[in-house]
Amino acid sequence: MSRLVVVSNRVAPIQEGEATAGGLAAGVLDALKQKGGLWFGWSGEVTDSGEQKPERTVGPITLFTIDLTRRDYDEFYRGFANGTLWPVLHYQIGLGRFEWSEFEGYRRVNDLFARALTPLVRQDDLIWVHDYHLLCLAESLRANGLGNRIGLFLHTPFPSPGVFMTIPAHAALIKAMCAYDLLGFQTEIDRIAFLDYVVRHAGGSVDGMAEGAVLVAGRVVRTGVYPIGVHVDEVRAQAETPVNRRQATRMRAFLMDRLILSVDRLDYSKGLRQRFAAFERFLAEYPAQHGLVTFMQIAPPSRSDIETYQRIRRELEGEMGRINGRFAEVDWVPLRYLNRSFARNVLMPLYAEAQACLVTPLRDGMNLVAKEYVAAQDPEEPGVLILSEFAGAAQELDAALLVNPYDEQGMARAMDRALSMPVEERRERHQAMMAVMRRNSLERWRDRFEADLRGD
Ligand code: ADQ
Repeated sequence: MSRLVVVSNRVAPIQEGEATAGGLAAGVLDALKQKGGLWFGWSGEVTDSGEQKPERTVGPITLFTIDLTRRDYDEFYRGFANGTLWPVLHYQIGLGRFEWSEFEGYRRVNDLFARALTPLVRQDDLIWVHDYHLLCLAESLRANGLGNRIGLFLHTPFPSPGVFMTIPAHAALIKAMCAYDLLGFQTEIDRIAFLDYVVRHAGGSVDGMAEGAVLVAGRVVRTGVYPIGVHVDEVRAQAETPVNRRQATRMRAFLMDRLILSVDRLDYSKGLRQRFAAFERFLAEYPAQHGLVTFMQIAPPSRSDIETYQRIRRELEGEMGRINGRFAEVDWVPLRYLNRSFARNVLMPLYAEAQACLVTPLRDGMNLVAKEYVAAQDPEEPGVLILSEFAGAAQELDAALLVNPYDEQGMARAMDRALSMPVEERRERHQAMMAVMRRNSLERWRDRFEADLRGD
């Protein structure tokens, strides 16, 4: 069977015997651990020369990483990938900026990845590329003469064409994406948005093509939907482990009767500002809940050298102070905001302790926190997931309390409803979500993408 070559912007700093992380890293590691293979990406280091690091092997996995130069980092990572693509892919066009020089930097780093990867690739290797940092990689690899099967899985949303076209380099990006053999999306909404662009604006045709395929510039590009999942049983086991559980119970003892929890990277796409406003609305409209409820927001800073991320951090700190100042009592602080990350053996039992979890991104490719929260619950006494209808996860978890993250009042109502929901209804909703999550597991995500790329 052909070898798997995984390419992602970052290669997780894995060690032998280490517990798996969440999301992309867990999915990729699973795929590689089973059959062995190669994982290629940026080392996470910025150096003068942008050198290739010596290869490392961890079990059956060989890791190859390269450093980036300061200029590459600024133009590719901070600039086009996270300053332009990320906001637009999340429908936040007002927050996007665009510089042609940064787009050229993005292409240059995609070329650099391709140059370093090409000599490592064998003829029948399957190349599985991840995410928005590497939309142009297949085109660069093909320019180096590689004829391998190359697939891309996009972890973020793909927006409707009108939104995507606000990026001045949109046509070049789509042309580059069409050099892949298989494009995987989190939801049908994303896949259709991509096809809509290709058919309307890039001369693509789906007439007479197999399902999901499009003919564009003489090449057949296949598209598919592969919702990423979580290891359901592993999450529950972590939530239940007595030592983990004791720690969470101790944390709970400091809080009030009822805990509403949110866990995110500190990112404007996650809707934190709107969520804080909704909690304030909840406190204003449901005074009977005063003194009984704590809302805990866990949000470690990410991409903190980008201005929009610094701004959201400042805003949230200000809002927390203001809301607590307005409602707190000497023996009750309604909002707790923890600006750091927690290990999974702390997070999973904390999920299990929370009566409700607020997951309200303005847009999200999937959102694994939503799925982890559901998986961590005690099936007899489950908490309630309040989920944004604009998270990819809402396409599967429609038994959650779905909310519009721009509707403060609707979110406040959902919080009240979650805290007073009868146990029968909570169980019913939980069972329905667990059934979907068991079907769409992380294993299935990985196996289906790999099989489709291989052409099984
Ligand atoms: P992210 O935007 O990073 O990922 P998400 O899917 O919510 O978002 O979280 C990924 C992982 O990070 C989860 O396993 C979660 O437990 C962990 N995590 C988040 N906040 C944490 C915290 N405060 N402390 C510790 N761990 C934390 C991108 C896309 C998503 C998509 C994933 C996977 O933006 O839409 O679901 O990739 O495809």
